[in-house]
Order: sequence, then C-alpha cells, then structure tokens
Amino acid sequence: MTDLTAADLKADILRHLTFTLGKDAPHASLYDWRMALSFAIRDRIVDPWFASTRKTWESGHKRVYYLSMEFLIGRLLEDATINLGLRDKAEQVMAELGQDFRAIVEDEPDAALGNGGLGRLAACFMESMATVGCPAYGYGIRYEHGLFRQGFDQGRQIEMPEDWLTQRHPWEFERPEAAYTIAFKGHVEKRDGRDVWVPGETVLAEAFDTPVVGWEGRWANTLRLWGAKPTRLFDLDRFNRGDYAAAAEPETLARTLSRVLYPDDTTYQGKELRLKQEYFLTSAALQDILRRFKAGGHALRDLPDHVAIQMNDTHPAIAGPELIRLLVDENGMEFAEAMEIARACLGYTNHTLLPEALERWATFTFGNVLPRHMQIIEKIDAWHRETYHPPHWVGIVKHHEVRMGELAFIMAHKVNGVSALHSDLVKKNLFPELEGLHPRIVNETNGVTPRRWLKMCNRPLSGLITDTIGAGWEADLDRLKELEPHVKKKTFLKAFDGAKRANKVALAGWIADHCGVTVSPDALFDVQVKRIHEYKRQLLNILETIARYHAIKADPQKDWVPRVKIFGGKAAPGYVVAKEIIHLINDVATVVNSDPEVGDRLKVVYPPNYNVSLAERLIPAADLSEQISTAGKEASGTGNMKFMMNGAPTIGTLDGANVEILQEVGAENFFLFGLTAEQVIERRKNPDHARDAILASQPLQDVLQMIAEGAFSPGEPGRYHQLVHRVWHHDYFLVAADFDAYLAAQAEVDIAYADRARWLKMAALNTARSGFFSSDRTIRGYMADIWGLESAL
Ligand code: 26Q
Repeated sequence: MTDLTAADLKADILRHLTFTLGKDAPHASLYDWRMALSFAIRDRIVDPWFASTRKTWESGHKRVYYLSMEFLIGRLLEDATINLGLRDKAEQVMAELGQDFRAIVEDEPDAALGNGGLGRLAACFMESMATVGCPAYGYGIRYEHGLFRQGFDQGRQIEMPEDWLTQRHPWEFERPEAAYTIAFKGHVEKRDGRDVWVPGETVLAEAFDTPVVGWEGRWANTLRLWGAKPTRLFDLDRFNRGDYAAAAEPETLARTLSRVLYPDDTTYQGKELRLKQEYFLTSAALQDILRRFKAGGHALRDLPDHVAIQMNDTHPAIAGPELIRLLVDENGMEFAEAMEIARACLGYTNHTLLPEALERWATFTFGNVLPRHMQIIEKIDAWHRETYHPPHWVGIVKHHEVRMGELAFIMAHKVNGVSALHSDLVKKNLFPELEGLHPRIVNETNGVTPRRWLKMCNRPLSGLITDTIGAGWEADLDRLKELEPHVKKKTFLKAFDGAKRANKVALAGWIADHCGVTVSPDALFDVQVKRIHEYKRQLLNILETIARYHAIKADPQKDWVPRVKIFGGKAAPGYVVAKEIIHLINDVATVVNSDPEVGDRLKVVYPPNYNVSLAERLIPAADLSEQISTAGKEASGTGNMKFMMNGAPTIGTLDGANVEILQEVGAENFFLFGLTAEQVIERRKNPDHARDAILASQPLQDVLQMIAEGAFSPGEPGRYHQLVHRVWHHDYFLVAADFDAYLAAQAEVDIAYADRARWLKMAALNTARSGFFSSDRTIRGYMADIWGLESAL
C-alpha cells in the first residue's frame, strides 16, 4: 500500500493538470480532471510494477502468459484507486478541488474489448494474478473498437460503433520499441532440405502496456495489447503519382487487423480476417515470450521451466503450430523435441460445448493465410496418429477442415473446463477418445474478483462486511463465512436490508432518469443480464413475465408481491432469433408499464447497452439472480457468482457453476427448477416434447395465445407468429418443457420474499457462503494444477 498523503496526491493531480494536460485549474473540464487524477494514480502503480518485474527477473521465477482474444476490462480508475488503498483520499482531494469523485469515475469509458463471460474472466484473472503474486502477462489485441454500443429503435436492437479510443487512454504505455513482424500468406519452399516460408504480406505488431495492480499494491503485472501497423507506412510512389487513397493502402490494410472485435460469441463463421487476428495476437505474443526468455540466458530446451502459456479457448490455438515453427524453422530444433517442449508449456481452457461455437477452419482458407502452419498441423496430426492410433474419426484435420479444439487438446499438457459439470461434459461428450488415449482434462471452476464485484461496486454492503468481520476479507474471501453467526441477529439483518435498499433506491433513480420508468424500491428486483442467446432462455423469463401480467389482470386485488423484471444484454448483430426476443421483451415492457391496472405490481425494464459498468450498477441492487439456461449448455456462468456475492439468491437450473453455487449455499437458499442435463437429452427423444408440455399447461397456452394474437404488437399482430411457431415446433432449448417448473419456482420466490426475515437470511447467507467464487481461488488452482508455479510474494 502506498503511504501517499492527501496533500501529495493533490499536488500530483495539479502537477499533471498543468504539465501533462496543459490546463489551468479554472478552465479544466471533467475530462481534464479525470486525466489528471488517472495519471496521478497511474504514477503510484509504477513502483510496485517495476518492483514486481525486477523481482521476477532476479529470482528467475516462472511466468504465466495468458493469451486471449478478449479482455473485457471495463473502467480502470476506481479499481486501481481502491487496490492502492487511495479511494477515500482521492474522493476527499477531489472534493477539495471542487470535483465530484463519482462523476469523474463515471466519465471514464468502458474498455469493452470482449463479448461477455470469456473476456470478463480474463480481466478478473489479470486482477487476481496480481493479487496473489503470480508473475504474469496478459496478451491481447488493442481493438480500436470494442463491442458495439447497443441502442433500441422502437424496441429493436440497433448497433453503433464503440469509440473508447477517441479520448486519450491514460492507463497504457506505448512501446514503439517492442514491435514484431507478423507474416501472412505466400508459399513454402524447400531450401537445403528445410522448409522455408516466403510470406506474401507482413504487418507490424506494436505493444501497448497497461499495468494491472493487485490488492493493496503488493504486486503488479502487465496487460500487453498489440496494435497493428503497416511495415511500410506509406506508398510514396503512388502518392507522388497523385493517387492519395492508394498511397495510404498499406496503412489501411494493416490497421484493419486491430480495428474491431468480432461481436459473435457463439457462432463460428470462418472469416479470413478473424483467422488473421488470431494469428496476429498469437505470433506477436510468442515472439515476445521467446525474446524475453532468451534475454534470461536460458537454453530453449528449458522453456517449460520458465514459461507457462494459457490459451483462452481455441482462439489462440494457433500457438501450438506457431511455437513449433519458431523452434524448428527459426531456431533449428528437431520436430520431436519441439513438440515435447511446446506441449509442456501450453494449456487450453475450453469455454463451450455448443457445436456451432467450435472453431473449424476450411483447410483451403487456412493453407492460404498460413501455408507453413498448415504443413505443421498436418505433421502434428500424423505424429499423433502414429503415436496414439486414435479411431479413424478422431484427428485435427477432417473433411477438409482444421478442428481447433482437437489441435489445442493435442498441443496442451492440460485441458480444463470451467465448472465441475462442464469439465465432466468436456470429458464425456467433447473429447472422449482423446481423453481416453492421453488423459489431461482437469477442472478449474471460474471465479470473479471480489475487489471489483463486491468491494468497489457495493460500498454499502462491503462497508457492513468490514464493520462486522473486520478488514482483510477482500483477499481472503473464505472469511465471509464469519458472517454466518451474525445472520441470526436482527440488527445485522436490518443493516443488510439497509445496504440492499440503498442500492435499490439508487438504481430506481437511475432507471427513472435513463429509462423513463418509475419503479418502487420495495418491489422485488428480478434481474437477468447476459448475452442474449436461445440457450440462456431470456424467452422463458419473458414468457413467465407475460403469465404474471395475465394473472394480475385476472385478479388485480390479490396481494401480489411487486416485481421489477430487469433485462440486460446484447445480441450478436446477425443473430435474428435473439433480436426477436429483445424486440418481444421491449414490446412487453411497453404494454405492461403503461397499464394503469397493473401499477407497481409489475414493471419491465430493459436498459440498452449492458456492459461492465451497468453490471456494477445492477448486480448490487438485485434481489433475485436469473440463471435459467437449458441444463448442459452454460459452461459455467460468472454473473451467477457476482449476484451471489452481492446477496441475491438464484433462481436457476442445474447448469454450469449453478451446481456448485447450490452446493455452497444450500438448497433452502436457492430456487432450483428444471430438467437436469441428462433429462434434457432424454426429453428431446420425444419429438412432441414441446407440444405435450404446452397442452399440459394452461398458463403457457394463454401466454402463447396472447403473443400470437398481437397483445404486445397491436399494430402488427403477426409480428411474433414465427416465434410462437418455434416454441410449438422447434423448441430445442426446452422452454416449454421447463415452463411450469419455472412458474412454480417463481411462486416460491414470491412466498419467500413476502417473509422479510426469511428472505433477508437467505440473501445474507448467499453473501456469507460465496467465498469459494473468488477468482483468487481459481488462479491458485491453475497455478498448482496447470502452470506449476508458486506465488512470488
Ligand atoms: C469465435 C470465433 C470467431 C469469432 C468469435 C468467436 C467467439 C468469441 C467469443 C467465440 C466465443 C466467445 C465467448 C465465449 C464465452 O464467453 N463463453 C463463456 O465463458 C464464460 C467464462 O468461462 C463462461 O462462464 C460461460 O458459461 C461461457 O458461455
């Protein structure tokens, strides 16, 4: 922790305002103040950052390299300030300078360099690796445009470009000296019996470093993001001939590589630019890793003693062949030895079982973009066949496609799933044959950083926790268990209630301002926030909402437990069905919210552009966490853990990490419903499963009829005919089959919520028993089971 005084901090801020920003205090804008504060805070990270780097060099400690196409960081200012122990000082100093700390913090744009769970996990891991003292580099792409900004036009999703980099990004250090040439295309020639790749195109990868500081500033690591630059800046000949657009072509072509994040998180499309992005990240990272390793003066055969490389899903799975290429082609190593070394370094994390999300590249595309790697992959495949004799249908190259999952599996010494259930399914359903031949699958259940997801986003609750069990739980989250004895006490429960209510009042105000909907903080805040996908079943939630609306209309005088249904999430731009579900939710909101007979008994709110910052606002105010995916489909979920930590019980299926949440919190504090993963498979064997379920459920029939008759689209009654038809006839995700069970579980929720004492106890126990879901625990698991290193602290 830094011993900086408030006066020092103030002087630093004013110095930056003057000399870095070139602004005089009376003329400084909110932006200027934010920059000045950010630079002053960044200065404080530099010391622990250098100290950590120095210590790693001096001790020759092994390093982790986390390769990820996505890092969904969100804002950095408050997070860094809290980890340095400067939060209150910064607030005080800014007040003295006439500035509102909250307003400054909220002026920072989100770094949205990821789609969802996988990217946010990478960000939590970076923070946890710094907290536990695991020497690490994160490697990613510095996208000019992160995930699109979502808007609604008459209820329909529209996408707008996101422009986080139009303002100065105060956290990064540009490293023009750390640049590597990345090659593509061309052909391979034989020269003196060796294969030589003669590339057709090259670009430069330039490093931008962001320090990531852990809790109490004890350790700091680097997030190194690569930006693409042309190897040849400018075509002067063309310029001199007056062809100005063509003169800038090399620049345009190169920059395209790091221009934009692909917004699909489940359907693989096989676009050449995506493959180029994946190789761009991976090759730059591996060249950098080998350069740093050689600077340590070691022999290449000792690489696995010093280097652990983790592939975040298959997106950087080209790391296997690229490492072989660098060792064999560039360093003259024999193929067999290179294989042994590469495999000892590499680990692969799988995040999905959905067949449509598994990366496969046409050998034609692959061989065209990366001809040398295509050869190496064929060689790896042949080596694997000869060494392990797999069944004929198992391999990397099949039916003119390169299967990235198999490639990653074969090139890694450890493969992991992200929850107990998921890891089991990866073994049984995804890679049964490979696992049988050479077992290597382990489980590392996901986690989230409690610094951001409790301490920072929920000041009322984290204050209460510190008051109750003392400081220090932030980096030792199992200590939340110490709250349990207090859960019996009325005074504690009252304070817990007060914290939740403060967050709900704040959110109600925000919703009024930003969505124009009035919601009562006394209502039950029921929240489902995540990417929109059929398997996540936002449709099930909105159908239940309609059933509730129908029931309220039929009996308005009943003592309804008031509810606010809050939705948040983006659909991939090309995902038509997901967009239709968004439209339906918004249409239902319009009808329900303007029905005077309903009033506070039910409101539906869907704020646009769900992102990390909005999550930080919604999750602390939630009473109920919706985790209702079709069992067997959600690899883990991490939002589920954030809600639990913030004292929101789950309504959910036995899917992903819900299973472990249920185990930790106890069945009496969790609203479980729905088919299990095994039952899902069984049920699908009945071709009439949806029809049977609908005919057996009057509420579901009523709901589907209302939608079909245009109750929520009066101007266009046929708007949802296809959607209703799909529920009847193509209900792959078993919305109908689980509907009645979900309705019953929601009725249980109402009963529990009406009993204040019971509800508060449930909510508090969710927080008290969430310690397992700290990403510190997850990282320690990776260190012990996969990376083979210990804390450097
Ligand atoms: C692949 C190829 C081309 C373009 C895009 C992609 C792509 C991008 C992102 C494929 C998948 C993703 C993201 C997947 C993801 O977020 N998975 C989630 O990972 C979380 C962390 O482990 C889990 O908690 C979630 O259950 C899982 O859905």
